[in-house]
Amino acid sequence: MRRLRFIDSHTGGEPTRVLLGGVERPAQGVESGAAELRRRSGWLLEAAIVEPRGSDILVGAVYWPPAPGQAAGEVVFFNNVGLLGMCGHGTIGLVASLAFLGELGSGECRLRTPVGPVRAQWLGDGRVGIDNVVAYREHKDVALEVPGHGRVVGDVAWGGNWFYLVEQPPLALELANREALSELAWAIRGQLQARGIRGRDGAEIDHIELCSAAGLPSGMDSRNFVLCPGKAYDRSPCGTGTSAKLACLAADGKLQPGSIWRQQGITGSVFEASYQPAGHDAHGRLCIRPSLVGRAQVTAVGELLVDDSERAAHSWA
Ligand code: PYC
Repeated sequence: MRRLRFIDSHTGGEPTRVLLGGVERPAQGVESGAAELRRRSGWLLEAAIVEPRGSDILVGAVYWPPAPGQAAGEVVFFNNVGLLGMCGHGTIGLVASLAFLGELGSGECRLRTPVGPVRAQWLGDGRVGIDNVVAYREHKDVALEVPGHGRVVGDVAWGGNWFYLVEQPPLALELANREALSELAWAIRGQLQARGIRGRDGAEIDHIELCSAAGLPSGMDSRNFVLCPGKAYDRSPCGTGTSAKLACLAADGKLQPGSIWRQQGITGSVFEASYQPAGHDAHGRLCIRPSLVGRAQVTAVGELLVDDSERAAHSWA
């Protein structure tokens, strides 16, 4: 029987379960160790977050504290269908969890993720600031014919995961519409696949972000609805999705460096975001370094018990 120490939190309604032990660290580090982690421990990660121990909306994080002499810990985020690149709400949840456990020292937290280094800062009272990986827009105004919904136009952008972002979708961004919004986003994803539209280096665009400024409470700049790869919608404004949004705004000259962008998610929770320019990449794309502030609350600590005989029941390893 394996014992996995865990701590649960939610960031603006979106849950994170951090595994604090019991999962082998990839020998070559998280940047190139994803395949090894999936092969050796994928079944265990899956067992830790899907039913009956979790649910489809839970995002997991396996965290290894800094090795002796190192400043940065390592983290890999995952969901009900596999590993993620980065996760903004999950990083906020992780840092709030480490603060709760008294394992954060000065309050600054440096992390290595599979897609690059991230810095985070505990701000007190559940609030966490993050400097995310570099974000950029890859394609502008990609039009799709979506069966049952007609023409939609969106941008493809990287914010730590790949996003297709639609401004003014054909459905109102209201929580009451969440099932219809999920079906719309799923149909959009299907069209991206059918048309062979992908991110850089052939990466699958597996997050769909619908954005609108209609009917916002005062002080907000935008509301979004984000559908994640396993068909769960993000209850928070999605940290990597907000980063991708900033990359599009920056590329269009609609948001200046350092200006605050208040991104509301579909359940009403908010991330405050801004960016600093980070030059241009080899493809000539404007790159930015997004920063986010959000709030997380710890909800449980405990130990999961997983029997090795369950290995065969889990598939995505
Ligand atoms: O906050 O970046 C995020 C995120 C990705 C998937 C779910 N949440």
